[in-house]
Amino acid sequence: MQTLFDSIPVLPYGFGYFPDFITEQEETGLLAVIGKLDLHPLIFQGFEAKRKVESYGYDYNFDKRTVTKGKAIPKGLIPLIEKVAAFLTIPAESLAEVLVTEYPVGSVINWHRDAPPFDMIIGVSLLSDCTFRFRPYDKAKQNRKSIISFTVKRRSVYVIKDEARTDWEHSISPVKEIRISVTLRTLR
Ligand SMILES: O=C(O)CCC(=O)C(=O)O
Repeated sequence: MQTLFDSIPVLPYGFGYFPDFITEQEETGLLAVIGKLDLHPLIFQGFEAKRKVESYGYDYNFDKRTVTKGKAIPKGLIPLIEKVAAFLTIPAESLAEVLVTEYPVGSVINWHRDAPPFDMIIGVSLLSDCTFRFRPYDKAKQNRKSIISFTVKRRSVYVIKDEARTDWEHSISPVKEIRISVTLRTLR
């Protein structure tokens, strides 16, 4: 017999999810700040993805696989960084890379593990919910049943570390409404 318990996804060790991390007022303020940023289409391995991005603090070059000092972090994002740092009890300066992403309707982020120079990944979701998915990184363990799919709500924060970072890939299914995310990463 299928019980309610069976429908609760068992998430990878090292993944933390916290709904209502920011208030509606904070979300409105962040969207105003992000609305003034100069996001550009992501070019990945020569192809233009639908989503628009800009990174601050550090820049990861997908072709050279290197990380270099990047643009200054916009002042308007500092309160969010400080809030995340206080929540995780880590220094705000350790959240060295800030990536702002805008997902137009229908856009995705494909299966990936984040780039090796980064360690902990923290994602704050704005404007709409999305379907977030994990699957094992090991191809031999990948099958339809090994995909864990669940909703990440707007105004929530998630943290990816430990096994969720090393042994699992993540992706986001096509978004139904425009979604904005602020991804914060620590350096190894
Ligand atoms: O938008 C998100 O929450 C996911 C971002 C992500 O996985 C990435 O930029 O590597």
